[in-house]
Amino acid sequence: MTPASSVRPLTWSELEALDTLQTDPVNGPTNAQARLRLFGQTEADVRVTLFRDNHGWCPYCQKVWLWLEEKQIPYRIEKVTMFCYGEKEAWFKKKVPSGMLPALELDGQLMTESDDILIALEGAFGPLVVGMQTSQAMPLRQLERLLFRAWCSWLCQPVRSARQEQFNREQFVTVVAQVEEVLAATPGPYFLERFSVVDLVFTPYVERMNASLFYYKGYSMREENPGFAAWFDAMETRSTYRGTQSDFHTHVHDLPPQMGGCWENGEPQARENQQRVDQGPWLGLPDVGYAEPETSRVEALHRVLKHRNNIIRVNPTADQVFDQALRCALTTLMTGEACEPPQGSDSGLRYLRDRVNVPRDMSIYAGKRLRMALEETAALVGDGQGPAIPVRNRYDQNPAEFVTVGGTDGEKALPFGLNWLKR
Ligand SMILES: N[C@@H](CCC(=O)N[C@@H](CS)C(=O)NCC(=O)O)C(=O)O
Repeated sequence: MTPASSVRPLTWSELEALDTLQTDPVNGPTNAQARLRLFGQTEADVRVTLFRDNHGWCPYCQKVWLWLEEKQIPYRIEKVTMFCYGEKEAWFKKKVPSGMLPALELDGQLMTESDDILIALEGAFGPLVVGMQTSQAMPLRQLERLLFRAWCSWLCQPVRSARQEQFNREQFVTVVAQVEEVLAATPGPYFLERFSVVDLVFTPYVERMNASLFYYKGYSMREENPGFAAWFDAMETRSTYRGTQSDFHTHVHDLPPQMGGCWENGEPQARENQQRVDQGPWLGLPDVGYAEPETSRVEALHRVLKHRNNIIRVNPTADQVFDQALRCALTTLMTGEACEPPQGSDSGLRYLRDRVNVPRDMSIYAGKRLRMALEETAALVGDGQGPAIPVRNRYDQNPAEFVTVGGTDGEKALPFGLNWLKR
């Protein structure tokens, strides 16, 4: 094998030649980049506009987003800034003075509150297997809220004693056992006999519970509970879910400012998991169970190429140095060969590693592959880390810092970080 120091980083045009990914954000599979979804219909058929957050962090938005995707309702997407990463757009505050997301317009009529939105959508387009207000859905919706509250009590409140920590844990595990019983009572993996809106009601927070408890508490919800394991596996057979699914790294760092803090218990298992989520290896984490698609590397390349100028501009490392370092990482991503980047680029490479955001920037395996290539490349020249990821806010992710671009998917907010460090 050629030593890393003599591997030449591919040029941008050589990398472009390797980008063979074909995408159709409007009519193809569920994806976080689209601004319009048609499912083979025409723009004249669009009756719905979904206002959701730029980064795909808002759990209530994910529920509505999944519903529209499952029902294949043509819709537009307007992306709005969350308070925790930037300033709310004035045009949105005019529409929704509280600034809360999601919001939705149906035939020009504005509504908020995700459950009310789903009920209104059911009125217009029919239920997703069962209605939100039916006797089948109602008790399960209440159970989801019970689980949510037990999770918040355990994760988002500082404790004064080990006893309190243990109590909160037991309380959560007790509700999980109740949910496991419900899952075990149906013939398939879903909450009802068939996949339904009830699964969407559980999806956003169960995904966030799985990530946050693994990282902050050393508790692996997906691995320790057979009902949840089967449910996650079943959800991951759906391209709709795959398109909205996030990874552990993204969630554990997007939750603290949204939830007002996430409290770790300091247990050895939690420490080990934190190391793994932050530094890798990322393959094999229980944030995803389906096999890696063949396109994961080329997807990562495609997304970086699309935004490369901004990625370089916002990185704390000098542009010329980072340009070469990034090409080294992409060379490794695509060829498997280690490629030594310039000295001093390690912290910049890790800065980017820490700001890959799933699914905003790319899907879960592409994100893992990119993080791996960045880490492997950085490790060739040093152990410098990027600036710590903030926990009180994520202004380092403020989309207002980025130029607006057009393009076929009309993607506006550019991903991968910030530019205040360089100013
Ligand atoms: N009950 C509301 C809750 C919505 C909610 O809490 N939205 C949060 C985001 S998850 C929000 O918009 N917060 C303002 C912000 O973060 O900008 C619903 O179900 O829609």
